[in-house]
Amino acid sequence: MEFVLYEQKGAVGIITINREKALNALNSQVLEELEKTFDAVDLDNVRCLILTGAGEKSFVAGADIGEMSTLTKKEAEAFGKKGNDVFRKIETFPIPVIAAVNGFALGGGCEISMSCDIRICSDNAVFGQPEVGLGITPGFGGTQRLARLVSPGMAKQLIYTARNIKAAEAYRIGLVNQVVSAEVNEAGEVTVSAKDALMAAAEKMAAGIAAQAPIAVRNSKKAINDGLQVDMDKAIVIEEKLFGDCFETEDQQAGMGNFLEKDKEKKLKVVPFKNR
Ligand code: DAK
Repeated sequence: MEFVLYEQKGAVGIITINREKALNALNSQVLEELEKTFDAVDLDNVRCLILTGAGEKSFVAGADIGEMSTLTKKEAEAFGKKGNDVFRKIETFPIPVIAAVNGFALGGGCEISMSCDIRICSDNAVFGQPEVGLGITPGFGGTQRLARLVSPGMAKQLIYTARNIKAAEAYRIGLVNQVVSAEVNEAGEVTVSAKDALMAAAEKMAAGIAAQAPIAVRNSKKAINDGLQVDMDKAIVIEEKLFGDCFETEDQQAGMGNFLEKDKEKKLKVVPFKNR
């Protein structure tokens, strides 16, 4: 693929949007390649994904403004659908997806990060929904996901003012879970770049998720996602079913067995998902 890279490290898959010259802006080809990459993930063996952008400067600087500028209403709708289909695929992907946000996450970049389960960012990250300044509304779910993730009032302020915010503010309002800085030695020299430190933190988090029981992790994701769409009475029923679904599995028996046998390591065997 030209614009998307995929690498598997043990049970963790890393997807990199690789269009650095355009700050990894999302054009139709990037969206198509992303969709194909997600479709090809080996779900029997991969337990967590990381989504990032190539380079140090930008995660994704938005949808491709050049490509969008000449769209007709009909083409814009088709472009919007393509994006929304990919973003929904990420959001409902069976395993967790961590966005490792290295630099700009603007417009569609902020939106794709919000389709992921968890966001961590480097301290040079910049988030924003600048669309109203371009004469459009956010179109890849930004009005919906930002309001749900932070608060309706904060989402409205950010969207109406088209103001960009830095990593520290994104952390303060709960848009990101963690901010990672470059490592510096006593002489003030950078020993680990912010991007490398970010990827190390993302891989550590992903490995921590991958070490848990995979059915339980998948079911937890589904319970949270599906439960948030309905009222509490219905949400609790969703949880009950997914909780019940964990029983009689090798994961549940090994997980509880380890505790009862006082196995301090409590390690679950790495068994391909299809065999569990
Ligand atoms: N699209 C296309 N190219 C982009 C780009 C973008 N979003 N962002 C940056 N680039 C390109 C620049 O044109 C430049 O290309 P060359 O001139 O070198 O060929 C290269 O990346 C480097 O950018 P700059 O020279 O501008 O770099 P700076 O460091 O000076 O500035 C910046 C970095 C991120 C502040 C700046 O590039 C910038 O403001 N970029 C645009 C950010 C933005 O407004 N993003 C939001 C786009 S709106 C829809 C669904 C969704 C959407 C729309 C419709 N439908 C339902 C139909 C989504 C909309 C958006 O995402």
